[in-house]
Amino acid sequence: MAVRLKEAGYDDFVVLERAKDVGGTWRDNTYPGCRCDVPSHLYSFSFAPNPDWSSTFSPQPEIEAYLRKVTDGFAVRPHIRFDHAVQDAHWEDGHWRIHTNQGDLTADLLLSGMGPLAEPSYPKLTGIESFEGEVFHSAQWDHELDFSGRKVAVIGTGASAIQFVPAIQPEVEELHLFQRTPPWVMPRPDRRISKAEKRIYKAFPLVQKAVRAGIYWSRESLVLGFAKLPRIMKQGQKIAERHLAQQIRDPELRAKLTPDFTLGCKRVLISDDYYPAVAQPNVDVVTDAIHEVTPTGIITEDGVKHEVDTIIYGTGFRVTDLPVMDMLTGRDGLTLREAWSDGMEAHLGTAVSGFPNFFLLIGPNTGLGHSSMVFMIESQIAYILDAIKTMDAEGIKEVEVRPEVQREFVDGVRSSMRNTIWSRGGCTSWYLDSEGRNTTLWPSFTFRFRQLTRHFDRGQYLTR
Ligand code: N01
Repeated sequence: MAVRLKEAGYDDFVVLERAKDVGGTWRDNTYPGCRCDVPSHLYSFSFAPNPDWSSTFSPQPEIEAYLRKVTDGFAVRPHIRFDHAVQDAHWEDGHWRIHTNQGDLTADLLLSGMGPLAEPSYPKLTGIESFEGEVFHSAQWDHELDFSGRKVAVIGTGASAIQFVPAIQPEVEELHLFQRTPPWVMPRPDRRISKAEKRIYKAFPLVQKAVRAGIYWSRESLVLGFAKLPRIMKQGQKIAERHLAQQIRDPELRAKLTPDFTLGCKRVLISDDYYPAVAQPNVDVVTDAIHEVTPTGIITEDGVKHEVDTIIYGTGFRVTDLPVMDMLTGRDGLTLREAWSDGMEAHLGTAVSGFPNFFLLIGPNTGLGHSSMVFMIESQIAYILDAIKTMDAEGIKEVEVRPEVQREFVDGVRSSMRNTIWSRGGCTSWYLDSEGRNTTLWPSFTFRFRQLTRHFDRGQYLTR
């Protein structure tokens, strides 16, 4: 957003960042084995192609370095105020009054780039405060810890856990993997990108563009299975079933690891080393629910005590209960939490009725299970920029999406959602809120979202 604002000639903006550097999720998630599960040539900005990606699915340090490079290459760092945590912001007299831990600001427009996968989710485990060992979340990895000789409990088997479990399994003495729901795991078609390929990408950027387009369209075809004809997911599921059968020979363990929902209902995971790691003799897959934590271990509902000295939460993030909901107050004293009492919603996942001059990046129903979030983010950036340009060109001071426009959009999203694998696949997931509404994912093709966000339609907004 900052790069695009600058390019469009806007200079009077600041980016408030609570951390000490850029990178977001790719700065915070430093657990061993962390890498992207979307191909890097697509998981990068269209305006900053990187011919140097080392492999199809790049590791976290490379993505973080890329984000730093983009920040410096486009000279937006001077706009960023690091160590500035927003505490609250409210709309008052035609402005946003923003309160941070380092003082107050006033702004004409407020854009939120507070990602939905930013606040770690900690399960409420009885007795956890009495635990005498080490405890941390995958997004707050303890790099000081020496795993050798350790008896480790890992709670959760989502996208993060399946990446760090194979990385730590050879080091630890025992690994107790507390699995509530087994995920579907597909093979990971990763490979190193050769020097020759990199040279070609550098010399002929159009080739890299073509590769990116190829990845985009092959991913886009998956929308048919996820959102349009969910029954075809059963075909894809056969690949995952074969992967499991090939990698896990022990029928008892295979049964434990076999999901009971249709592929795609939860995020599809890719890994070639997760199952082999889980099959090692120092790993115990625990499927009984956790009853309580004691000073030296975890007792499951079947009464078994698992002695451990380290607990790692691979329990994901607070996606549908975002802290930003309590931070923002729009017109008439309405907080975002109040506005979203029937679930998170925004017109085009970007503008919220009752919140003038406020736009969200990765707002409600803009997430993806099949492709690159960067594509969605860039669509929203274009839309917001067009809104700002329209306001400037027409001398508009305030824009606020009309409630009926938002209603129509959200009704459309909810109706499209009914036939998707996320609603029909027989699972619960972080895509759904506490009432079972899917307020996180975009239920259609991403090019459709791009079309809808191409232009800011001022007729859809109340203007002053
Ligand atoms: O979190 P998750 P994550 N007791 O929410 C379990 C992105 N990501 O950090 O399935 C016991 O997926 C929970 O069990 P269940 C990606 O979008 C991307 O792994 O709810 N278990 C589940 O197994 C991803 O989807 C990359 O029954 C409990 C796990 O914890 C998102 O981040 C890499 C529990 C949580 O899984 C989140 O992934 C990594 C409890 N009380 C992450 N509470 C890329 O490569 C939760 N669980 C791009």
